[in-house]
Amino acid sequence: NMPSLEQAFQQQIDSKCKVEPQDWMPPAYRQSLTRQIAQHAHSEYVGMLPEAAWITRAPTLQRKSILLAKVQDEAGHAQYLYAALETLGVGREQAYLQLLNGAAKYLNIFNYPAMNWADVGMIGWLTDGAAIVNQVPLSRSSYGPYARAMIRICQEESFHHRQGFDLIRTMTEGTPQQRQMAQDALDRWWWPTLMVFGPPDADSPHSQRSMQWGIKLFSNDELRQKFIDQTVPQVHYLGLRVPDPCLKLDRESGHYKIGPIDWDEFKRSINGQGMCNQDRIQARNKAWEDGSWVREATAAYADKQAALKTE
Ligand code: BYC
Repeated sequence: NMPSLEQAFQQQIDSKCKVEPQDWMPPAYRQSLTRQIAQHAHSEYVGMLPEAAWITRAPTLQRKSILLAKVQDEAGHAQYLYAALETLGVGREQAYLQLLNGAAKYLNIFNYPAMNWADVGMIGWLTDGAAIVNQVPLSRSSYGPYARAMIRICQEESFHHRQGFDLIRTMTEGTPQQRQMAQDALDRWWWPTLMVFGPPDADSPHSQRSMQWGIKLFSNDELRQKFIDQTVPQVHYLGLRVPDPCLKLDRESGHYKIGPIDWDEFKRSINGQGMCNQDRIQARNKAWEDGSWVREATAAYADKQAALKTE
């Protein structure tokens, strides 16, 4: 009995043999992967905006150069991911236009404003911390080009995470006002960061299939718990307070239990009604329009080179 194409594909996944662009794949696998990689690429690209707003206002030259390097890394991550998307037959421009017209999703967390310098630290410590917990397993994802892109991205994210922690540690060791700024920022970023991992498993329509296909290796709730268990001790070490009156350590399981997450807020922020959704899309549209002369010039140059070759 010959296995069907679907069965053979599942065997390939189960034996941890990577799927490569030229391999046969079920249309739904291609579709789900395309969706996730596109959202991931857009997240990196939109994710540059909240921190980029602070490059000119960084408190020291050293912090400024760190931030410049970090924001530039995020652009690079978007490029690796758009390149991975191209291996699935989706052009960069095609994917990007969906972001510009508001049809595509990107991570909820980038619809919050970075209002002061402590927020820049929170993005590094919490958002990049969450990104590492989520992306390290993705470097074992079943699709080769996606998994390989994750390896380099994770190395850079760990630098981002540490610089964020170091920024907040410096503030907590500063004046009482600086300590208070760090606490305020933690109060604002804690819950949206927990939402980064996606809806609870019971309300996550894509999880089951994505896990069966090895696109995702762990469920949303598993990764959220891992992040909480790893981050709460860091909050305590810094002498800060987690803004959750229900938080407690369950000695039996060794896991921290948290209070309820406001999933209505999550839905608003991913469906266009978050604090900064309009600003983010406008900023990206403006960059696209401002850069049109560069695209025209590079296309004209490429045409000229091609014409020279055929002469
Ligand atoms: N935000 O069935 P589910 C970075 C959507 S950037 C918005 O659980 P899935 C950084 C989900 O898309 C790193 N939407 O989905 C950059 C789906 O909607 P559709 C970015 C969310 O795919 C700059 C629906 O809810 N990392 O670190 O199985 C500066 C149902 O969800 C969110 C990634 O993108 C969310 N948080 O699981 C600093 C990670 N969560 O498509 C830092 C890659 C869910 O049905 N992505 N939705 O309309 C993943 O790992 C998975 O796609 C998710 C969601 C865990 C996010």
